[in-house]
Amino acid sequence: MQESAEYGFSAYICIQLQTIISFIIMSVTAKAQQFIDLEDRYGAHNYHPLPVVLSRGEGPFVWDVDGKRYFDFLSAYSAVNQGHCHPKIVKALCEQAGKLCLTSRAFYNDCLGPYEKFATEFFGYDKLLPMNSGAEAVETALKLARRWGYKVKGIPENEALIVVCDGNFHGRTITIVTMSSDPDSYGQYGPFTPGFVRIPYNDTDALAKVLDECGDRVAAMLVEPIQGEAGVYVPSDGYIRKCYDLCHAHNVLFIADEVQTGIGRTGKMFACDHEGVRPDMITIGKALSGGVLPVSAVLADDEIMLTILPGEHGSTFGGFPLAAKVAVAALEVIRDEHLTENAARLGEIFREEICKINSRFIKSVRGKGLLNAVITEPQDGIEAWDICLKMAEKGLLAKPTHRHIIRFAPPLVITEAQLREGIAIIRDVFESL
Ligand code: IF1
Repeated sequence: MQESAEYGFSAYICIQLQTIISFIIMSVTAKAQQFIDLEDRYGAHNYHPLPVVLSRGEGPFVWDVDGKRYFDFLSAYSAVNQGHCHPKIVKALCEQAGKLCLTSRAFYNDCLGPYEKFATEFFGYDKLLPMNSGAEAVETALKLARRWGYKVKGIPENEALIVVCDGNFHGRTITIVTMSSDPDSYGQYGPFTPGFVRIPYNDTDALAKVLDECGDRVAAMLVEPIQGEAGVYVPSDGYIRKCYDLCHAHNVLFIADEVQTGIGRTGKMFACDHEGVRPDMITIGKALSGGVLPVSAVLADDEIMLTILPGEHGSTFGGFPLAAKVAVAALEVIRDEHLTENAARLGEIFREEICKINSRFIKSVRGKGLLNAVITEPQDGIEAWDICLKMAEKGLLAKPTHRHIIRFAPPLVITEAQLREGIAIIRDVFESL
């Protein structure tokens, strides 16, 4: 424990130093500082935000408490694909909020069924199981996979295995961090949930080996079609298709976690669509509500979905009337404003323009649609965090992941002109370093 205490202390010092440097570079105003101090004093310290205090959002923009405007190039980790406070989504929320907010699933209501019909036809699945957070959708998918494994595949009870990949991020519950290969996610949260096998990402030989060895006990594979938190890790062409085919050759479910990559973000409705793969189960969240409420869901066909019987799974707020109305509006916006197509077109421009930037701090750029990342080369004591501070100073918000990777994911409503304005900020900062 002593070792981990030292590690914890040195990490704490590092964060404090970064915070001090941030405030010097960002020159935080007294007004902003008061909000930062409140969070520091009264809130858990489970995040290390950039020193920016936001108070308004509209489309691709957010404003801080001092009225400064920023391009939001994080989109709340792809929850705000439709842009901040989209009027159609807010209208749906406000109208329903004045009528009926929550019934629980003890009774029916006039919102859930229509939402489930709309969404299952929109995505092309038999059924939808409504939850709230992405992690809850992933946990639900794990339960459905195990239940299918026992009731349909005939795996001996309590012996089901689920294959996951190194570098995954599927949420922060104890079962989900069990699957993680990142000590920051699972460290000192044990004991962990049994029944997971982790293999290297983007390695179909490793998957084939596991399935050959114990495929009869494997219920499912759970994978992100592009690993977001790992730094927008785009696997080789054909990887998803090959995983799907290997799973089906062993009567194993293929589950895609599209919580971050789904709903238009990568230039297709789902990232799996780039390879023509229709997963057996899909988890969705984030932009399912356009960033207005926590709304998530699992999509699957009857053979899987009906393995859970009444009273065997649920959630107080899962699919509640507000969520149902907001989700329909959020999906209509994606469809009617052609945001998926916009993401595909503008993503090409983004990567092309970033590749032209002449900077020794840029190692590479990667991504699909408007889910992109720049892998930076830290030097002269300048890291991705400092670059993000400089971009914030110039009016563009982005945040590093895994220290040296900066994710750039603006709302899909961004126009080409606005995107080019944002790219100009990125270019100015990198070329000024
Ligand atoms: C944080 C990033 C992290 C997700 C995928 C499930 C979930 C997420 C593919 C869980 C959530 C969020 C969580 C948030 C930051 C962000 C994130 F990958 F997007 F960058 F953490 F890794 N599947 N991702 O990306 O959904 O329960 O959060 O609704 O925890 O800091 P959730």
